[in-house]
Amino acid sequence: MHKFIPDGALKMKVIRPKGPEIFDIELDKDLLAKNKALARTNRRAFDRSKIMAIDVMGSVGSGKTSLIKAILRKLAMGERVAVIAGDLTTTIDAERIKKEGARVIQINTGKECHLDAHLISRAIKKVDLEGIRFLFIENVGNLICPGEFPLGAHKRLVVVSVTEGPYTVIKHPYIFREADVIALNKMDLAKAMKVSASQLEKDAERINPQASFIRTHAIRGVGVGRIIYSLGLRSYRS
Ligand SMILES: Nc1nc2c(ncn2[C@@H]2O[C@H](COP(=O)(O)OP(=O)(O)O)[C@@H](O)[C@H]2O)c(=O)[nH]1
Ligand SMILES: [Mg+2]
Repeated sequence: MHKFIPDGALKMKVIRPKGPEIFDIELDKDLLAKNKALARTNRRAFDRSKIMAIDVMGSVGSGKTSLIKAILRKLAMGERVAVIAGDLTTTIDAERIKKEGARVIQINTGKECHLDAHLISRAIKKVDLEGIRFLFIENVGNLICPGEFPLGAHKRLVVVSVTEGPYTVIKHPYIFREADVIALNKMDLAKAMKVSASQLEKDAERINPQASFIRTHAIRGVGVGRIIYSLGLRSYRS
């Protein structure tokens, strides 16, 4: 489907499994199609309730929760914002987010490395969506699985931090291709990590020229206004 071969990759022998070599491909296709259909149902539910939903993806520790908290603080909309916190087993992030005054619901996925549209449809039945304007969905920390499972969100924000090193973007083209907005977080540590933000931005632009690329320091709230603007939250706010 996506063809992305980084420079230099063909200078050596590379083994890439072809369709028939992946034995569960049919099951996969079926699963993805069902997820897509459910995502469309979720989107209709959001639109009926005039809710804008944002899927927040990225590695464990990239700063997803911190950035959501910073956005909530800046929006200052209290209980008019809801957050679904996806995590394997804990409720740590839900507790952290609750402090910002938003309505929070936790989904524990157990061994699953991503949320899916079915889990979201169950979650939105449990949370009172009356009066909610924005719904943030913090996906499970992972740069591979969540990209393949749309949840019905209107926008997708991918958070990547400089502490993940210089090759994170180029090595994960699929998820960055899904992004509407890419936050390069922990900019305060870029120098110490010897990571070039401009190079990461160039990599992102090659993979997904449409996405906005914003440098952030979630703890200090740097770049958060631009994230809000680029996600279109300002105009959707009233
Ligand atoms: N120095 C620095 N630390 C950050 C920044 N954003 C998040 N962190 C820290 O990184 C760690 C992981 O953040 P968290 O929001 O839990 O990441 P998540 O796993 O993606 O939700 C926490 O210790 C945060 O305080 C940032 O911009 N700069
Ligand atoms: Mg988190």
